[in-house]
Amino acid sequence: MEIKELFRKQAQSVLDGDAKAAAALAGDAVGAGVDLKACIDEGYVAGIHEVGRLWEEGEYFLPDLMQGADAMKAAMDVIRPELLKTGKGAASGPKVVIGTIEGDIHDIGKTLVSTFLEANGFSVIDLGRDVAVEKFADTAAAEEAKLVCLSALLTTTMPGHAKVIEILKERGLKSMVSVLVGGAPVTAGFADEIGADGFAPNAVEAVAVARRLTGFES
Ligand code: B1M
Repeated sequence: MEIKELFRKQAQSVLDGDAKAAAALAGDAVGAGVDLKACIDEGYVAGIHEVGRLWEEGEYFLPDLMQGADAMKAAMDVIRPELLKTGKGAASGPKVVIGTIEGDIHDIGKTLVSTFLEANGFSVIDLGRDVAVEKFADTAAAEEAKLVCLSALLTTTMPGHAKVIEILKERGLKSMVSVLVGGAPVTAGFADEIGADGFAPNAVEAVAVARRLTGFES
């Protein structure tokens, strides 16, 4: 199958909410040695963005959004172990605590960032989604993490990022740990405004910023 056709089918599987097809196409890509980052960006992410657009336009409803997300996750379940295998080896780098902020159950982008960090040698503690703001500080302190990574997909949950930074400051932890923020509505300006140490618009750049903030070169 031609590469563009593969990407198109991957995007379509997410649009159709067809988890079986999404996983099978991910398996095809792995088997054919196709660049998996390209599959994510040009295939599956393109599909989920289109799902979001159709939902915004009232053509798709919440169940369509959920099925699209399930298809995306099914593909990621196939791709994730491969990315980790082809990554930079054992995760022996700085400890990173990551999660989606309280009130927010979107976790596809966060999980991509988490996977890319792990594949690049960081020791990732993934707290999941809808994570209480205090838990980031608790875990960072208990694990002596070097970096806290916060993801938000809703404008209403973005203020949670600022809360985590406040809590880290209150507990005297801010000088020991850097904070990296991201997620679709988050911008570099917002990151500056709340005193975050870094912002990244996608998973690949998140790795570059994490390296800069921790001084880690894998
Ligand atoms: Co929701 N949703 N959703 N949703 N959803 C959005 C975010 C929305 C923009 C859709 C829209 O209106 N067009 C809208 C938010 C509007 C706003 O806040 N202004 C929205 C809404 C409103 C909602 C609900 C409120 C709907 C409802 O119930 N009425 C509800 C919220 C529930 C809650 O959280 N409390 C809801 C629910 C859901 C589903 C559960 C159905 C599902 C999520 C499933 C899941 O994640 N497990 C879902 C989905 C799938 C979406 C869209 C369509 C896609 C999100 C996604 O996965 N993108 C989304 C529309 C859109 O974004 N176009 C939408 C793909 C992913 C790879 O990208 O997450 O942006 P993203 O991550 C990127 C970068 O942002 C970055 O790197 C990633 C990879 O490159 N990044 C970081 C992310 N985190 C980072 C952290 C970093 C650095 C970079 O450093 C730490």
